[in-house]
Amino acid sequence: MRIVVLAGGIGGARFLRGLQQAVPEGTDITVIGNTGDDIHLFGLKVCPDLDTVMYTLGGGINEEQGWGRSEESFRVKEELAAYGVGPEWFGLGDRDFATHIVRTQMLAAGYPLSAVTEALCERWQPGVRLLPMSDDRVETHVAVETDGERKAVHFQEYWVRLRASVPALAVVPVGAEQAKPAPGVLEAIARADVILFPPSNPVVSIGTILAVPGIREAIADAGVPVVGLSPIIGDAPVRGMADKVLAAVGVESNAAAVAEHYGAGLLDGWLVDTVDEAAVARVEAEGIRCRAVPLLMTDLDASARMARAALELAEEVR
Ligand code: GDP
Ligand code: FO1
Ligand code: CA
Repeated sequence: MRIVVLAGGIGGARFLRGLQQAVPEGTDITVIGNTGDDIHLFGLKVCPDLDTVMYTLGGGINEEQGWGRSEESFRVKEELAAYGVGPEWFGLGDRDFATHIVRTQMLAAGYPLSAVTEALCERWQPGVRLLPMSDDRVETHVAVETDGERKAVHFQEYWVRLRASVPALAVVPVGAEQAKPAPGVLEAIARADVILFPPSNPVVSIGTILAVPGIREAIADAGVPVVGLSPIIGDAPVRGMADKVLAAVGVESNAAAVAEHYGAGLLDGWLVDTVDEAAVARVEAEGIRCRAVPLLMTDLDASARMARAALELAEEVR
């Protein structure tokens, strides 16, 4: 069976670990990763969501944080601060720097991001094919109003420096309209037997991937089950700022509203947590098959159960 998964960072990566445990060894899993979080720092290109998937599935992730490398040190960060070279609010560790140096070096040599990602995965062996959504530059910016002035900040500044403490007035994937799906993305979608939307951020992770022209259409036209899992449980995100960016696009922070946001044109099935049982009828009324199952990824077995539930729902709607 060929599975295609659209993924952001922490939520997507943890779901993918469960999916790998839930399916037979050697099942073909292609991950289309979000690159809208990418940020250029100290002359280096940092790809947080691609790295989170690669490190998590490759065994190099800082488990408590969900991002960055394990057994990190911050000597380079300290030295940069000593030179007064910012920003200091984005915590890049010494081990992590190596990834960004290799990536930036290969990009400078003319390799596209997809080839660079493949090369980095040679080391990490994540057990999935990890494709960036596009080789073209797309960066998510957030419109905010602070000190009485409206301005756009990079998504990472909104999330990490501002801690999403001010409302997001708009979320803009800059460059998305001109971006093309990376090599292999449309082919993977066309060959898929099932397409999954893990409990990733619907706006700045999955929404950004769907904003690349051609990807949403390819998924809608794939003619195979598309099943998603809600990142919202009991009207709140399990972690992070999904409620803030959902509000920016006019979507309530609840499990049914997210399914409606994706729409029946895209989703065939939707899993909500058992606390959101009441949402099932509302989602089904949208023409999207809906089940309530435990959706907290408390450990690998819980994630695997969720993945199995998603695959079972896919067979129900096939
Ligand atoms: P990010 O790029 O690091 O923010 O990661 P993703 O976009 O892939 O996933 C972030 C989303 O994962 C957040 O909106 C969380 O609500 C969701 N999430 C994290 N842990 C869980 C969990 O255990 N269960 C569910 N259902 N969602 C989760
Ligand atoms: N998230 C933070 O909250 N604080 C950080 O200092 C931080 C550093 C960082 C460095 C590399 C990387 O790949 C991810 C990093 N993240 C950090 C997570 C990053 O903000 C992700 O984009 C979020 O998980 C949301 O997508
Ligand atoms: Ca992300």
